[in-house]
Amino acid sequence: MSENEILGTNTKDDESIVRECSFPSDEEFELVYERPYTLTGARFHYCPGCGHSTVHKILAEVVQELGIQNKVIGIAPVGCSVFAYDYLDFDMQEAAHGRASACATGVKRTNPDKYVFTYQGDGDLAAIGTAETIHTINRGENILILFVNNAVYGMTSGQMAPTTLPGMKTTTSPYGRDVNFAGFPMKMAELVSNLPGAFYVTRQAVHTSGAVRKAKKAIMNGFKYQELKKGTSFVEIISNCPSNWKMTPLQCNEFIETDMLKYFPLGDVKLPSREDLKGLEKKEGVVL
Ligand SMILES: Cc1ncc(C[n+]2csc(CCOP(=O)(O)OP(=O)(O)O)c2C)c(N)n1
Ligand code: SF4
Ligand SMILES: [Mg+2]
Repeated sequence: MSENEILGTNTKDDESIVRECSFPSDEEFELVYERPYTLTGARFHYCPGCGHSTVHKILAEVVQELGIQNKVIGIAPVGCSVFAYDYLDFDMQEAAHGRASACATGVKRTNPDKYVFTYQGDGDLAAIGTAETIHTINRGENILILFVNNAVYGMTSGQMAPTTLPGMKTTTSPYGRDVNFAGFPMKMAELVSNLPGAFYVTRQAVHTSGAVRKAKKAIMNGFKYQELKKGTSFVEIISNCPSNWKMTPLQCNEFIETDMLKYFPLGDVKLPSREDLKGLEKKEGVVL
């Protein structure tokens, strides 16, 4: 036995095999995907299949594609996405549970040239933060509110949220949400669209690749519209919580299709008019 064989390293024969398997050169590869540089590289702590990961990714891609990494300030919530500032490589501030839009108001008013957004779950935005949400949008604060609706309090182990579906089982509604007792799920997009300060309101999802593309475009719109200084953009994203829904990620995708979207239909709820959008600076490669 040669020394190479004993050590388990390549023998002469192995090397000739490798030479025979000719790999394509760099020029022959077409680059189809690259990790956005607007993500820090820190490993996400999210459960496998959780929609927060996808939303983080498309948010980072939008910031990169708009070329605004140094002009963005985000407000992180309390909830599973509490560590968003560890993953997104741009300025972030933490807010107390539910207070993100109040924080964003102060940040935007003192930094009017920055692109300001909040990232909030349904417990954060539609329960403890309902007052802040409604007043922020009613004032027409010139920010983007990114609302990730997974129908439960994910971080605290899956309690019923304001957006939990009728009949849906959670840790605090083990027999299913009883609307006679707990009321009906809040349709936040429809609700806030009635406020005069709401400029753009849409509901998207991240359970299919097509839905992800649309959600990304909506986030892009929400940032670009800030240049017009005409009011609040509200982008709701229907997401999942495999751990607390007690489903596999694939089952979650089906549940979103069969149940969530029946109650929370996707699409634009309030759109700016053509007149409203006049003067919006077009940017190459950016779809508006
Ligand atoms: C003032 C305050 N009240 C309650 C809590 C406990 N708490 C932490 S996260 C959370 C709910 C998070 O749910 P959601 O906003 O839907 O985010 P998700 O984890 O589902 O993404 C609650 C009630 C807290 N941290 N602070
Ligand atoms: S508990 Fe739910 S929302 Fe939180 S990271 Fe896990 S799957 Fe996502
Ligand atoms: Mg939630």
